[in-house]
This record gives sequence, C-alpha cells and structure tokens, in this order.
Amino acid sequence: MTTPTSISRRSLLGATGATAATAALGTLGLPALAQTKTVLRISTPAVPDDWHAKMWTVFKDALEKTAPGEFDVQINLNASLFKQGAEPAAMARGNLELSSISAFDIAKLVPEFSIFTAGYVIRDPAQQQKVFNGPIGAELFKTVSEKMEVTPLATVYLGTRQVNLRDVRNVKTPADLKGVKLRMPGSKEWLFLGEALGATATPLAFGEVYLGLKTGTIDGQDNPLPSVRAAKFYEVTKQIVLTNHLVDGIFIAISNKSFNALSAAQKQKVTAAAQAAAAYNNENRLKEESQLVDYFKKEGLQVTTPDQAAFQKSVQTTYQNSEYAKLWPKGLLDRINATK
Ligand code: KDO
Repeated sequence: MTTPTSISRRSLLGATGATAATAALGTLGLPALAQTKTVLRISTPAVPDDWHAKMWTVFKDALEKTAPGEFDVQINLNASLFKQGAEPAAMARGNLELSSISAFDIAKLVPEFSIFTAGYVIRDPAQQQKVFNGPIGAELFKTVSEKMEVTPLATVYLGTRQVNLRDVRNVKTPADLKGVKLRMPGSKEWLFLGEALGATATPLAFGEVYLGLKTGTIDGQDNPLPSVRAAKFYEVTKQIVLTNHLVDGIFIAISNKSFNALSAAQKQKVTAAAQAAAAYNNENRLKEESQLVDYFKKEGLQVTTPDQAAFQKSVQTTYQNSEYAKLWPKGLLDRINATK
C-alpha cells in the first residue's frame, strides 16, 4: 500500500536508492526527520483570496508549531490538483489526504445529509456551528466516516448563499427567476437547489463561472458574498438578490487512510490545526460578509431584497415534497430546528 509517508520518502530518494540517498542526506547535514515527514496534500477549488483558501495556511502554520518537522503540508488551490467534487473519491482511494467537502458532496453517499443541502433549513451561522459541533454532527460524522472513508475534523462557515445576476432584473419571488440560467456546481443535489429557487439550473465548475458570466453562457450564479468578492464575480455581474437561501457549510475532512496512520498525538494536533483553520475562516468571513453589501454598491451593483418569505415558502415546500426529504431520518429536521 502506498502511504503518504512512503510517497514522501520515495520522492526524496528519487532513483538513487535508499542507501545512497541516506548517505547524501547525511553529507548535506539534513535532519534525519526530513525522510519521514508525513505528506498532507490538500486540494480545494477555493481562490487564493478567499478565507477558506487562506485558512489552509493557518492549518499548515499551526502544525509547524505543534509538530515541527513532522508534516509536509501541500496546499493546492484553484482545483489545481483535483477538480471540484472529485476530492471525496480521491481521499477515499488514498490519493489525497485533505480537503474541504460540502454537504452536497456528502449527500451523494450519505443520503440523510441532503437535509443540509436544502434551502432555509439552517437559520444562521451560530446555529450551524451548534448543529455540527453537537450530537447531530457527531452522529452524522460517524456515518460519513464509515461510508466515505473520510473523517470530518471541523465545520467551516462558507457564508450565506445569494443570487448574483449578470443583468438587472426585478426579482421578488421564485417566479421572477423563471428562465434564468443560474449556474450551480455540477451535481444533481446542487441543480435541485437552483431549480427550487425557480431558475433553470446549469452545471458549471467554480473555476469557469467568471468567464461564463462575462460571455453570457450563464445569466447568474449563487454564492456567499465573500466568494463573490474573492472570485471577482462582481466585475461581470450587475445585481445581487439577497435571497439568503442557504447558510452554507463545508467540512475540513481527512482521508481515513492517512488519519489512521497517525499517532494519537498527531491525530490530536491535526484536529486542533483544522479547528484553528476553521475558526480563522469563520471569524474573518462573518466580519467581511457583514460589510460587503456596501462594497458591492460602491462597485456599482444593485443589491436588492426580494420577498424572502415567498422564497422560503416555495423552496421549503419543494424540498418537503422531494425524494430527498423521504431519506431524512424521522425527527432530524425537528432536532435541527430545536438547536438554538
Ligand atoms: C461553488 O462552486 O459555488 C462553491 O461555492 C461550492 C462549495 O461547496 C465550494 O466547493 C466552493 O464553491 C469552492 O470552495 C470555491 O469557493
């Protein structure tokens, strides 16, 4: 089996063979530890200027402090290592150690998790943290680990998703989005959300959205405001409709293969580093999110408020009547709603 450690060793040794390379390292005076560093490859579609990209540097720095020389953390942004949505399978196969995975990724293999892909279920970021850091999170993460071969380590607030349009439109209710080609990430769970909003959902990877908006192959996209800023979608759109339709979360997850290969102390340090990274993201993202409406207005965008109750009613009804809701464990929605 190829373990991250053996990959690291092999890449250090190259074709020279163990003995020669060890001798060479000795000659160079490199610490012996360099040979046994555990490689932690991270892959994310996040753009460098977004908080959930920057958080990985916090993760890396934290580990460098608590476990100096033990890990080789390799951060790959912009989906440069694995394409968006391919990360969970890569982790399960042991080709990737860490990523931040979405509820939509998880719902593919853990159907009950689709409750978190439904619009207007989680009320706000504080409730989101309570749900996932409490008994509901503990139960569901156990299933995630069993079915997906990855262990969630921390819950990251991605922000509250809003509709962002290329051209200005009077949007009060879902009916006003009829015919709008709304880009969603490429899975049926995401497309369902776009359709539930009343739009014509069109799949596209995150990295292609800017060009799609610029050229008009799509009419709009949905993302939290900090990502609209970081990916510069505001440069190629004219309106933000504050639908607040999904309090979105992603989960820092590690492949079970690599997690199980760690010592108990290392597991604890990796978990603490992931939690520090999430805390950094959550704090900065919340702060920025509260300031961005003004920023986008200054950039010349129209920021409009629809009839949120109408969106909420329509989206919730669509989900309640869907195949997804049939797979939600009895009482889970009530337990989520009761989490304050
Ligand atoms: C997106 O593609 O719209 C999305 O916001 C979905 C998230 O789950 C996540 O993959 C995110 O993109 C990327 O991390 C880029 O910000």
